[in-house]
Amino acid sequence: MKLYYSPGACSMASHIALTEAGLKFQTEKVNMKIPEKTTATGQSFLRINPKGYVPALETQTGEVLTEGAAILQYIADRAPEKELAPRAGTFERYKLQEWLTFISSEVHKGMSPLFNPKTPDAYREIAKANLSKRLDWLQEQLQGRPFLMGQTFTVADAYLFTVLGWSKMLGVDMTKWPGLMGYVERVGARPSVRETMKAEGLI
Ligand SMILES: N[C@@H](CCC(=O)N[C@@H](CS)C(=O)NCC(=O)O)C(=O)O
Repeated sequence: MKLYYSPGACSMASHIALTEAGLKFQTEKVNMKIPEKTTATGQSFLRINPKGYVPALETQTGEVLTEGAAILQYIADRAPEKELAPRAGTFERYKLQEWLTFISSEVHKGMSPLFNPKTPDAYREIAKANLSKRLDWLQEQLQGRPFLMGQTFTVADAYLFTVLGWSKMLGVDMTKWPGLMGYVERVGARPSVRETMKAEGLI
């Protein structure tokens, strides 16, 4: 399997999941700063994922899977004994999908306007206010539980950890959410997370 990634981007969640799963995999960095989006071996990333964004996972059979939420579940299902996702078809699996959808559409994409230097200040404030509401709710949900699904670390935690990690760069003051800061510290201390961050050159 090969993960196409950009350091610290949402693809890091898939990278953490692959490491947690203990699967054999390779990674290939994509240069997102140039319009051609060339990979480290000189391939055109647009030919791998015409949508032009990471993550993209090339499976063992050579098929390409895109969209983080799908990739994370694919990885979890390759190593069921690691319990990175509840078994498919169970209600708990839908709860995991509920989390993945929330993180993707409310938190990840809620942060997206803050990355764009062309976002007008007035809209930036609106985006920050919306994000604030989501973070308030998230903090409440994490009260008394170490991970999103309860006692067990899942791929949803790999995703939430990754996107919360962008807050400093985006000027979102996380001291308002001590519960979330504790969560980031807890997840960030996992050996798989440290190994992934080192591999991506972030620590
Ligand atoms: N819907 C996609 C969005 C992925 C995404 O936003 N990727 C960002 C990095 S976090 C990216 O590659 N952006 C570069 C671009 O769109 O040009 C998913 O959930 O996987």
